[in-house]
Amino acid sequence: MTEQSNDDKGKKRAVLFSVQTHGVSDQENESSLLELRRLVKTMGLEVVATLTQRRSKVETGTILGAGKLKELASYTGGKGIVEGFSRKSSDKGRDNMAENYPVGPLANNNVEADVVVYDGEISTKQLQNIERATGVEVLDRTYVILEIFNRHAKSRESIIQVEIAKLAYLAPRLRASRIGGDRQGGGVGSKGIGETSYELNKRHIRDRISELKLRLVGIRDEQNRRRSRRSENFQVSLIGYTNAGKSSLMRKLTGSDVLVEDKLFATLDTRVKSLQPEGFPPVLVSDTVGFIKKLPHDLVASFQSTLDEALAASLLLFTVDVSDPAFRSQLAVTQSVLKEIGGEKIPSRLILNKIDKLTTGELEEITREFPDGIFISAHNPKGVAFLRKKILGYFESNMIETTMVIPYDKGHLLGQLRTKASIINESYDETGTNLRFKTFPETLTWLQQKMG
Ligand SMILES: Nc1nc2c(ncn2[C@@H]2O[C@H](COP(=O)(O)OP(=O)(O)O)[C@@H](O)[C@H]2O)c(=O)[nH]1
Ligand SMILES: [Mg+2]
Repeated sequence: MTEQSNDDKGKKRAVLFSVQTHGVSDQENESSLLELRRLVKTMGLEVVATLTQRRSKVETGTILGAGKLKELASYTGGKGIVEGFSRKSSDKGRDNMAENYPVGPLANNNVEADVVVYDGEISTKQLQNIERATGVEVLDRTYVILEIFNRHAKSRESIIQVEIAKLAYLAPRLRASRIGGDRQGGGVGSKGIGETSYELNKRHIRDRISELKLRLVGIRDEQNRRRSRRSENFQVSLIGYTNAGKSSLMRKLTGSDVLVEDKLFATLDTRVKSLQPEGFPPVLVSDTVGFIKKLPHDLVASFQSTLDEALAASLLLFTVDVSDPAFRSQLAVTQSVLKEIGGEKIPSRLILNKIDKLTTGELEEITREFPDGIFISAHNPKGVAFLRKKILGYFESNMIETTMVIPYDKGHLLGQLRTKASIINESYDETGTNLRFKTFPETLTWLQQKMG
């Protein structure tokens, strides 16, 4: 698959590769690569090509067989061979099998990639060898996921959890990378690092991990504080598997389609934005990192802690891709993880997205199964408007509708009230401003006190 758009100019270019071993279906391999592709894009790289090798097993030293390794290197300008590396005789000859099995049409190789990304976990040895063969930085699935968690980590706890996972991942690979030094944070383990400093760094990492774990214990009560803040927050949080359409919905709901690009380098948090057009109350929408199918076990804790920002929301929007045959089990996993991190009491709504991909019959059937679900397509403005109404409706259901006359000598209250209520009707007579409005009980109490 080759593609290049204007948006991608100046981005690092990546080639993805996978090994499809026996027992892994074409569909599994493709959906895994598709997910990796999205993760890599989320990381800010442009994906220029994808290649898959079918073999009975992953090659011990180089993941790919010799032929496929050359093909990979043809994208990066590398030699495609690992000098001084001899393959085990038992591995020989295997890669002739379906050597050119592509996922999508193969590129014509006039693209120069800066990074190769393996859809799996790479050992230190494999990393070194593939770097030698391709001459570029080599990443694996775990690293990409860690990078994304890193960006999504917001609470102190999640930042620490992600750092622990990152250190644990990097420690054994310290000496391995000779090219991608910058990804190891502050140049740790970069080019030409010696044995002594390697040992030093290893100890350094161990100490740092212990320190971080201690800090984790100290900040658990932060969660409680966050939950108490929730009542003042008109915030909804989109959660669900990656690819469900959370970010699309977020963009459509908040009109941040254009803004996202503009603010890429701003320090502003791009994952929390206000619902547009603004209504009352002013609702914030937040996106979450999203569940990942092949989440490596070591990353579970850091994943869950990036989710705890969702716990600050007053309403959760469980989002599923209704056209994915696995959506029911994905929903169950999402709900049970949320329960584990203490979010089961937060009110929620189920959004069944991508109905445009269903037949009328399928849609009818699923509607019967989830009578309370919100069925929409993020690609359909009507659907998005419907969801917005549902969100505002949730907050409105806690509001009271009332009428009141604000005397002209209390006119200063009017301005304040406008920010705290949804005004339905407004008229004037000799007694003052006659208002019909909807607001929260607390605001009504506040107003009654001010009126004396
Ligand atoms: N057909 C269709 N595709 C959608 C819909 N919503 C999102 N998508 C596509 O699904 C893919 C994943 O969307 P994204 O918002 O990034 O999902 P996220 O991982 O949950 O944030 C993108 O290619 C979207 O264009 C929808 O309602 N219908
Ligand atoms: Mg997303």
